[in-house]
Amino acid sequence: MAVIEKLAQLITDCGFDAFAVMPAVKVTKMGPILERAKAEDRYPRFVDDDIAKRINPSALHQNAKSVISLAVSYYTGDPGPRPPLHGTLSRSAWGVDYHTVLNERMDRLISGLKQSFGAQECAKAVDTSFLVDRALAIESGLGYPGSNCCVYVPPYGSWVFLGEVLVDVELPVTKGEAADNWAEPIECPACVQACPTNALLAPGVIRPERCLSYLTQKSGSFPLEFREKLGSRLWGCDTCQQACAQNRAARPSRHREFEPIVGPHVDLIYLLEMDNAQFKAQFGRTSIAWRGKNVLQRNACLVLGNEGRSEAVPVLTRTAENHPSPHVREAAQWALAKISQAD
Ligand code: B12
Repeated sequence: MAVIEKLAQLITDCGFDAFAVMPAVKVTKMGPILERAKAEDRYPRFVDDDIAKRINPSALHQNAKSVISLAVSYYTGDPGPRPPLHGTLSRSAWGVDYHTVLNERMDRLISGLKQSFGAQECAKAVDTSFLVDRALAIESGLGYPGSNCCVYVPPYGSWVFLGEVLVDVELPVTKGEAADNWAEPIECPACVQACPTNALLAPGVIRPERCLSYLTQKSGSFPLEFREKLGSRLWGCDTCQQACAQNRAARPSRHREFEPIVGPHVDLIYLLEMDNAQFKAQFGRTSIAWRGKNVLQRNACLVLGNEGRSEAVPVLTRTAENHPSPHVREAAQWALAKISQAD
């Protein structure tokens, strides 16, 4: 069997849906995009400030010769209608934490690379490393960027998690069908128009601090300006991906791990009454858990305020009076005021 076929087999067996291989060189085209984002005060908050490091695979693995860019799809069906007094989770948070799932699969892949491809030292990254996962996915040809900034990997649309394994042997360069498309203009405005907070300034240009995904994850007070725009979103936001015509024919995911274990809709009254142990039992395996209970309870209050139903008043009153976090108490007060206006 040719090396590339053997590699493809290993990667599929380890549970990945698509891959591309590139030499472990700097991703030159992302640099100017990140510099511009910084100059325009659009650089994301949760990430490393050192741009040169973020686009250089060797900064993660000094002896890396190849980068295997990987995708796993998580499109596990439609959420269905939201029941009253429930909040919506973005699709990426429905199932088992994707960091856990991808890390385990990458560990298996690394064992196979050591056993059968002569690799001695490998590194892996998914989301939390300083590397820009999307940049490696695009440069390797695994996928292409959409107007919503997400990377699309045919036939799965943008509903894919990305990761990469850095290997100290030269593997055959394998471009996906969307190889090297940084020069393509991004034009479709559907997601730009659909974004409730105008976080998408233009196709391919995002202001992360206005993105509801960011706002639902950040701690502290939720900015007043965006509270009504939050609507029924409890965590994350899929609006820009749902608005995209290219996602309509996305192939469903084969990975049971990403089927809902807490979502797609969460009972907000139950959430507000939860103690830490219940929160851990309910959300501990998901990618939401890292943020803790308070942020989710703050969001729950805002969603209940936006819904305006009087059944939420008793739990919001208790929360406004007794919750240990000032940000959750304040969000509950805001919600009570909204509900009394709606009456
Ligand atoms: C910080 C971060 C966020 C921030 C900022 C998002 C952002 N767009 O930068 C917030 C909290 C808002 C966020 C939200 C989400 N995130 Co996030 N996030 C990250 C993280 C940690 C770093 C992202 C980063 O460095 N951005 C830097 C900027 C410059 O990147 P960008 O704007 O997205 O880049 C695109 C555009 O600039 C565009 N572009 C600009 N100019 C030009 C010019 C040309 C010619 C071309 C062709 C393209 C182009 O192309 C770039 C690549 O797509 C990565 C993991 C990682 N370590 O890389 C995950 C990651 C990007 N997130 C991910 C996910 C799933 C999400 C959400 C869908 C979650 C949700 N449902 O709520 C949303 C999507 C929001 C969106 N539309 O981007 C996935 C994306 C998978 C994919 N298929 O693209 C990643 C890769 C995690 C992972 N490993 O799977 N995220």
